[in-house]
Amino acid sequence: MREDAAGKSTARQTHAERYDALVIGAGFTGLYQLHCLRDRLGLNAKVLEAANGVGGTWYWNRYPGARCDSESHSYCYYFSKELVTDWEWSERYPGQEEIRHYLNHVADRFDLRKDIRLGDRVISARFDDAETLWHVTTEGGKQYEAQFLITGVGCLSSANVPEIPGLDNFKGDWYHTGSWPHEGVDFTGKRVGQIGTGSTGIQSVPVIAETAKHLTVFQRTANYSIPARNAPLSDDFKRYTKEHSDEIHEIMLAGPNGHPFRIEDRPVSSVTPDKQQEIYEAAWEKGGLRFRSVFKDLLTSKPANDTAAEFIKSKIREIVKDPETAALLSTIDHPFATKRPPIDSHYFETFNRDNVSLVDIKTNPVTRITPTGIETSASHHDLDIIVFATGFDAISGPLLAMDIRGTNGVSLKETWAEGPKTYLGLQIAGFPNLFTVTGPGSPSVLTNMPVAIEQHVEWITDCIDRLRKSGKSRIETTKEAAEKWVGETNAAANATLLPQANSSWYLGANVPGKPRVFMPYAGGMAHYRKRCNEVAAEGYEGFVLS
Ligand code: N01
Repeated sequence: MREDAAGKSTARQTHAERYDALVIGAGFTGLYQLHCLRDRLGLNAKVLEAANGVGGTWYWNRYPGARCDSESHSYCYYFSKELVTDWEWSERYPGQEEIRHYLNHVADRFDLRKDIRLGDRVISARFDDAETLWHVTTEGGKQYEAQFLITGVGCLSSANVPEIPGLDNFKGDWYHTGSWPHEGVDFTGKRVGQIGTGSTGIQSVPVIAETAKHLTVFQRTANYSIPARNAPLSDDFKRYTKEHSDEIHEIMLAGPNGHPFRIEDRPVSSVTPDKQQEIYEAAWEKGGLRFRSVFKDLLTSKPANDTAAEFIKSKIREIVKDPETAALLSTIDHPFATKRPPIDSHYFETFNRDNVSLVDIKTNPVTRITPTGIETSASHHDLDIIVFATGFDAISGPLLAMDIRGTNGVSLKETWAEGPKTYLGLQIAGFPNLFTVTGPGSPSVLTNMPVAIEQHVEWITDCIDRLRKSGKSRIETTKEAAEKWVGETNAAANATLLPQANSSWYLGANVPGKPRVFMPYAGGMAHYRKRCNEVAAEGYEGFVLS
C-alpha cells in the first residue's frame, strides 16, 4: 500500500518502471549524474528528458548568435582527464552547436544513451512516505518509481513570454529565443521587432540585423556589455590548455565563480584614476568576463563599481554615432555586473546600421500587440516577426513547473509560496531523497555552470553512496537548516551590490507575481564547496538520515 497526495492509502500501481534513482534532464547535470550513479555506484538509474536529444539548455537555445560566455576550455567537464584531452574546441567561446556536439560526444563516450529516455516531459513527482519511493509521471503517461530523485532541469529553461495583450492576433510569426525552431528562421526582407536586451538579446541583435530588412530593438532596461573578442583558438592555445589542464582546473576551483582566471587582489582605490583607465582599456581589449577580474571590489564597493560603469558607458557613447541612441543605451539604472553581465560581438556597433533602430519602452511602454506589429504608448511599429528575448522564469521556475509533492502530499508550490527555501541549494525540507542540482540557494548561475554542476553531482553521489553503505535509506534536510541557509544566502547577497539591480532575474523580478528573493548563493563557489564538504564530513549536519 502507498499514500496518495491527500495521504490516503491506495492500491499499489504495478505498471511503473522501477529504478534506484531517477534524474530529470539530460543536460550537463543529467549526463554526469547518470555516469556517477550507474558507473561509480552501480545503481540502476534512468534519465528522463523532455527534449528529443541530449544537451539541455543547448538543445533548446538555438537563437541566432547563441554562444556561451564562459571560455570553451573551461565550459566542459573536468571529471575525466581523457575527455579533456580528447575533445578539441574551435573558438574562444563555444557556440551552441559545438556545445551540443560536445554533450552528444559525452553521451556516446560514456555509453549513456541506453539509460536516457528522450521526448517525454516529467509533469509530476510524488513522494511515498511509507515506501520511501518517488513516483514520477510523464506527459506521455509513463510512470516511474525510484528511491532517489535528482533534478537536473537547469536554471534557465522555463521560457518567459510576457503576457502582452494581442499576441494571439499577431498575423506575423513570433518566437522565444529559448525554444527556437530547429530549422532556423529566415529574416531576409523581414521587418523584425525584438523585445529584450539581456545576454540573449545582445547576442541575437547583431546576427538578426545582418539579414533583416529592418530590426527594431525594444529596450526596457539598458545593459552593460563587454566585447567578447571571440576568435578561433590557435594550436598553441589548444595544446597549452591540454598540457596545463590540472593547473587550469585548480584556478577554476579556487575562485568565486569557477572561471579559469584569477581575480586581481587589488581594490580600485589602490591605483590612480589614470592607471584605472589604463587597466580598464586593456581589459576591454582582452574582452569577456575577465573584465570583472581586474579589481577585487567591483561587486562590493559602489564607488569602485562606478569607475567600471562609467568606463563602459563612455565606450558606448564613443561607439554609437547617433547621440540620442547612445544616450538611451548608456543610461543604465544599476551598478555594473549586478545583473548578469553580457558579453557581445558588435552589439553597440549594430546600432550604427541604417536598418536598425532602438525604441525606449521604459518611457513609452508596450501597450499591446496588434495584428501588424507592436504598439507603444508613443507609436506603432509595423512588423513581420517578433522575437522575444525576454528570458526565463529562472532557477525556481523549472522546478515549480512540475507538480512535486513531498511528505503528506504537500506541494513544492505551497512550500515555496514566499520564495524558494533550500539547505545548500541541494535539498528542501519535507522532500526526502530529492536533490536539486544547482537549485536556489547554491552558487549556480553566479558561476561557470559546469563547475557548479560537477560539485553538486559529486556531492550527491557521495551522499547516496554513504547513505546506502550505512544501511539507511532516507535523507532529508530540516526546516531549521533550510531557514538558517536562507538567512546565509541573503547575508551573502547583501554583502555585495547584487541586490541593487531591481529588475534582475536573480531576484525573480522579471516574472510578474514571483516572490522577490535573491535566489543564488553569492558567497563564492570555493567557500560554498568547502562548506558542503564540511557538512558531509560532519555526518551530514543539517540533514536527518534514517
Ligand atoms: O534573459 P534576461 P536572457 N517587456 O532575463 C526584457 C544566460 N545566458 O535570455 O531588464 C519588455 O537577462 C528584460 O528587460 P528588464 C545568462 O545567465 C547566457 O537575455 O527586465 N521587456 C531584459 O532586457 C543570462 O543572464 C548566455 O527590464 C522585457 C530581457 O527581456 C540568462 O541566460 C547567453 C519584458 C531579458 O533578459 C538570461 O538571459 C544567453 C517585458 N514584459 C543567456 N520581460 C551566454 O552564455 C523581459 N524583458 C552568453
